[in-house]
Amino acid sequence: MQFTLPEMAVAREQDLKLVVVIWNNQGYKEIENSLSARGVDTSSTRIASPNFTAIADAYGWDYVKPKTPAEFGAVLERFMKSPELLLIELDQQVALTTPSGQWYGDDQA
Ligand SMILES: Cc1ncc(C[n+]2csc(CCOP(=O)(O)OP(=O)(O)O)c2C)c(N)n1
Repeated sequence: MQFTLPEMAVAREQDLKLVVVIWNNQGYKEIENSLSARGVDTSSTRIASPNFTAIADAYGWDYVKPKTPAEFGAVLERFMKSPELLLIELDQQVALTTPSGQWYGDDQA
């Protein structure tokens, strides 16, 4: 998300209607999986989340953090009926029972 802040500003300037979903896994998971598959230290890939509410507010977007998959679905349906600039933060634990990197059994990233 933090690589995308300029686009948030442009979307507001251009009065676009967009939904962006943050899949919050508390880190750079793709890179962590790739490093750990090669036995490299992964501590640099675990980052603290910023306050996404404040980020949305700063760029004039609405923000919502669903607590269940059903709530996530309802938020998306609401967006389809009434598009706006909407940032959705979805905690990985809300949507997944199996962590990234273990979706295919003995998979390596
Ligand atoms: C502007 C920019 N800086 C650095 C990178 C290198 N990069 C590729 S993937 C990645 C981590 C992505 O983490 P995240 O967006 O949280 O997705 P995840 O893998 O956790 O699903 C980084 C830093 C990039 N693609 N673009």
